[in-house]
Order: sequence, then C-alpha cells, then structure tokens
Amino acid sequence: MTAKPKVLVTREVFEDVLEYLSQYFEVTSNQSDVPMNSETLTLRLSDKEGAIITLSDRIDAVLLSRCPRLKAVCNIAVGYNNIDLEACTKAGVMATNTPGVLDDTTADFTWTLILATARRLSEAEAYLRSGQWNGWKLKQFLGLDIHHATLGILGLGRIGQVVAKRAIGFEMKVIYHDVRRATPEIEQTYRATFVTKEELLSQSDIVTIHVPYSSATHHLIGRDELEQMKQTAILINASRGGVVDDQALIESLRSGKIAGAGLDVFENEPKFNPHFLELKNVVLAPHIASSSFATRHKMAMLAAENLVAALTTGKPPNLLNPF
Ligand code: 8YV
Repeated sequence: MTAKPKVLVTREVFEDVLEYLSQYFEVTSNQSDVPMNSETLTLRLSDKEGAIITLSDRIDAVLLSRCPRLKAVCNIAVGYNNIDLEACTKAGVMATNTPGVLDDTTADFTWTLILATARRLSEAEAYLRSGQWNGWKLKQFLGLDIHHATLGILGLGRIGQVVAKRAIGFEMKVIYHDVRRATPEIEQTYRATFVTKEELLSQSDIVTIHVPYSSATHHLIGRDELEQMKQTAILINASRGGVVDDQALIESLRSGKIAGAGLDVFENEPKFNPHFLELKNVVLAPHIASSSFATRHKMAMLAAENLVAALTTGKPPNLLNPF
C-alpha cells in the first residue's frame, strides 16, 4: 500500500472537513487555530503535497522554493490576493479558491453594513449602553433613508449582483461601475445602470465596493474619490483591505466630507488603523462578511474538495492557474 499524500490545514476547520480529507490524506491540522508566521508555515509545508489555507497565509516564490513537494494550495476564500499565482504556476503548484458559495451571505452582510451605517446603529447603541439615553428627542440620531436612495455598486461581479438584487426590495435606483460593462441581460435582471466611476461617486447615496484586491484596485477609493462623493453619502467596504486608502477615509470621516462608512475589511488586518476607533460615524466589523455557519462550512468543504481533486485527478473545480 502506498502512503497517503501529506497535507496541511493551516487553521481550525469543521471536524467533518478533516474527516473527509483524512480519507485521502495524512492530515496535519491546526485545530488549536494558532496563526502561523511565514517561517512556521514554510517549515510545516516543506514536506507536504497540499494545503488548505486562508487569507492570512501568504504563498509566494520564497515559500514555494522551500516546499518542493507542494502541488496544490487551496484557499478557503474567494479572494486570492494572498497567493502569488505566477509563482505558483512557475513552481507547478495548483491554486484554488471558493467562488459562488459565499455570494448570498456576503451580500447579506453588505446590507447589514449599509443599514447599520445609514441608521447610525453602532453610535446609537454605544450611546444607549453607556447610560446616556435620558429621553426621546425628535432629532435624535437622524440618519439616511435607504429606500428610494441611489445605490452605487463598484464591481458588478457575483457578489455585487446579489447586492443589487437585494436593492430592488428597497425600491432603490442602482448604478454601477466596473472595468467591464455587464451584458444587457445582467443589467436588466439587476436593474443596474452603467455609469462612469466619477458619475457613480458623485450621484450615489451609498457607495459599496465589490472588487477583488490587486495592484489595479489598490486605493481605488482614495482622497480624490472621497472628495467626489456627496457629503451625505456613506461608503461600504466588504471586499478587501487596500481597495480603500484607510488614512484618506479617516480624514474624510473626521472632517465630515462624507457622512459615514461601514467596514468589514481594512489595510493591515488585523492591525487596522486605530484612528477608526475614535470615529462615531463608522460601523466596524472584523472581516466576517461570509461568516454564517452554513457558508463557512461550504467554503471549507469546497476547499477540501478542491484539494482532493487536485491531488487525485489534477483537475480541481476551482483552479485559478490552469497550466
Ligand atoms: C473569508 C473573504 O472569510 O472569501 C473571501 O475572499 O474575504 C472571506 O469570505 C476570508 O478570506 C477567509 O480566508
């Protein structure tokens, strides 16, 4: 009997996912969930053929040069900016992600941020919890109406489309900008009108971002873009840290150039810019947009299925770098 291939699961996952992987592989897991720095990750991967990884595990040329047996790295995430795809291809390593299974849940959370930010929920709750509430006031925590407002979606991909679909119930006007214009069918289905980035920024009451992070989208929203937004508008980011220039956003929120922001992602997670904490007009979440029980389970299982397919057939369903 030949020995089973050795694989590493870098973070805690559901037990049934480990059981499934164990049918095919000799699994080293990390159920104690201690994050690994890049040296530890490299050492643990040096004798492995495959890995289930997450966004905090950086896979680059240096690591790959020290892990000669590695054939597949399978992200538990749809975003894959933690993986240097070119380096993987050069090293003959398959890389996969988990598209599709998290669209609804991530769009739902985007709406959680939109509503909470527009209606100033974090600020109002903090006020109540601190014992300051001493009576009803007509002008207390006046917020922004979502219904019939203009929603600007930057990136009308899988998640952006579901966000647009939810907007129909709020009878909103939906505009979008993307590097590629959507087909007329998609525009019709989601009742979304294509506009330039400048038009989107200046017309939207809510700007919500749904683009992947890359050098092309680094600081897609910076000082200039924030200047173009309405003073009454809010910015929502449940995509990736780095797409927004956090320092510029903090300055805009502080000076009232825009009304508020709802953020699930930050530059330098988890060590985000502490000045966010001083601001009342921001709703903050620790990168949990896809975190429903069902969806995180689907993501982990899909990553495991990708790894099994990669190491048994060489054809994982969500291969990012065909070669
Ligand atoms: C994940 C995400 O929870 O899928 C993504 O790209 O940002 C989140 O859904 C996270 O990346 C875990 O690796």
